[in-house]
Amino acid sequence: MVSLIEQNELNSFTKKNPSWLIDNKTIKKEFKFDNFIDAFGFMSKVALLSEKMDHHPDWQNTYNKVKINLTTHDKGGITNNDIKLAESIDKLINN
Ligand code: H2B
Repeated sequence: MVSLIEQNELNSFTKKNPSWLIDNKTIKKEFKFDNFIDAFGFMSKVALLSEKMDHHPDWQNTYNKVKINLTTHDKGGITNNDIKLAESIDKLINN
């Protein structure tokens, strides 16, 4: 069972991962690729990861850009599940 993240945990996450921004009750990041196929390939990987984690992104795709917002709907805000998913998504990009 997860609970909403403490402010100090959120601060240390954003310090470690400055590409993720806090926006209201979500953490968000925009990813940019060379083309639509690369963006969609990334989304496919994120989809498989999300399904495995049973934690799903709110996202928007326009051609080569993917905007991702992470929040825990069941809790009405940011939890460790969002942090874990964010870090796992970043690993997809760097590997
Ligand atoms: N994803 C996100 N982002 N927030 C949730 O609260 C959530 C989810 N809940 N994926 C999960 C699924 C829940 O609805 C199922 C029943 O486990």
